[in-house]
Amino acid sequence: MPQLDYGRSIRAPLVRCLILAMTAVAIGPGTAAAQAVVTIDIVSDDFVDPATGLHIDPTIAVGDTVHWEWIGAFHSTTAAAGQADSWDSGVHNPPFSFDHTFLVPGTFNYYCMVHGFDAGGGTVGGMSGTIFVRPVPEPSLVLLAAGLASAGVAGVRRLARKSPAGTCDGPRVPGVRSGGSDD
Ligand SMILES: [Cu+2]
Repeated sequence: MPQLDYGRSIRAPLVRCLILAMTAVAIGPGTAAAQAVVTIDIVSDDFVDPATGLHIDPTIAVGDTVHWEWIGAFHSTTAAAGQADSWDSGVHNPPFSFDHTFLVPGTFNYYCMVHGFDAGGGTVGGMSGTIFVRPVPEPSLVLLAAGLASAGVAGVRRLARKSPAGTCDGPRVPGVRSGGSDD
């Protein structure tokens, strides 16, 4: 009497659906990282994370935006002179906010014109902070996505050959027969 492999007949279509879904994610829109907005609260003499109230020097990606929100009065966010990026909000009181989108990778120091100072050569003192901007390796991301996609398609082809049973409602990959054939 032949043994029925229930494990495979149940699992294989599920695995196939998962791979199809992952492939769709890998090759779908939004391959490059979405632009993020990081908020920094400007409080009494410090630049802080709104969630923790503690000083924050965030690391962001090129294309991301830092949003400074004035909680305390008489502050500015002002980039140190001599860096590859530059911004200056001027001195303001709440309610006020200032956004800067970072398009250049690098390490950028900034200070408050009232409670900090530009110490020269891109350095700062007093009430100050740092934004770390890492480059977005677009070509590598695209190559990675392409690699994942082809690996996914190969896996789907293998699975399709091994287990004809089962279908799924996930996205179809062009050229891959996903429903119950014996190719
Ligand atoms: Cu200040």
